[in-house]
Amino acid sequence: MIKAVIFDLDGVIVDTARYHFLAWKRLADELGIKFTEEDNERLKGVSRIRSMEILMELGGITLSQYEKEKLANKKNTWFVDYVERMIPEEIYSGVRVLIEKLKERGIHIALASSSKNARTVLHLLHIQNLFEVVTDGTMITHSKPDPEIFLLAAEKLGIDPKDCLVFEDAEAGIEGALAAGMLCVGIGSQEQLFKAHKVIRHTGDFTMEMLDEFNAV
Ligand code: B16
Ligand code: MG
Repeated sequence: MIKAVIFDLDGVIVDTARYHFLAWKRLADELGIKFTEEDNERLKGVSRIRSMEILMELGGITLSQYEKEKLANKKNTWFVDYVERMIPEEIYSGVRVLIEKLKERGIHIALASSSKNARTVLHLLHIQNLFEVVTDGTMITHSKPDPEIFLLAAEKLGIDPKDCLVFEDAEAGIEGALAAGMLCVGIGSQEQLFKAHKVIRHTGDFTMEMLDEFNAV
């Protein structure tokens, strides 16, 4: 029985995944590393420093810890610049209505984002109040695909992980949700997110009939 829904942020609630890509692409260009949207799939959901390491792997370069952190911080400055220009209308269509419908059914709502910027994004979009519990990259030791953030969200809600349904756009996030023993809806392409229990194109496409189907199994 689904008692809680845990939402990822970037790529599920709002298109900040696009801004992460643009900032990484800008850094890759500066470093002379070829970096495509397909490459970017590997960076989704994982921590900032792990993303930097993946970029280095793609470019076949090695850097000192200091250099690595310096470049990751540079990327973050650009990301924050993009995010600060965001407006509340950038929240994906149907998301607010979906959360309201879930709440009407007595379902608890949490956020589980790997991003250390998650609270800033929620604040800028004026959507902090949609979530009963917010867990983010500042509260965990191991980033997705580790289940830590999902287990923390469930613990804070006081709900058994098996009664939680996660919405995720990243392969790493889906793996984390499954490792936490939760059900998972993938947001994006079936081909990419086939490990999820169900895949839909947009968060707002989720219906209460789909919720009933999860409860029926
Ligand atoms: P930051 P999510 C993740 O957020 C992003 O998908 C991922 O691309 C990013 O590297 C990670 O947050 C860390 O973000 O650099 O802002 O701390 O999808 O889990 O909401
Ligand atoms: Mg995401």
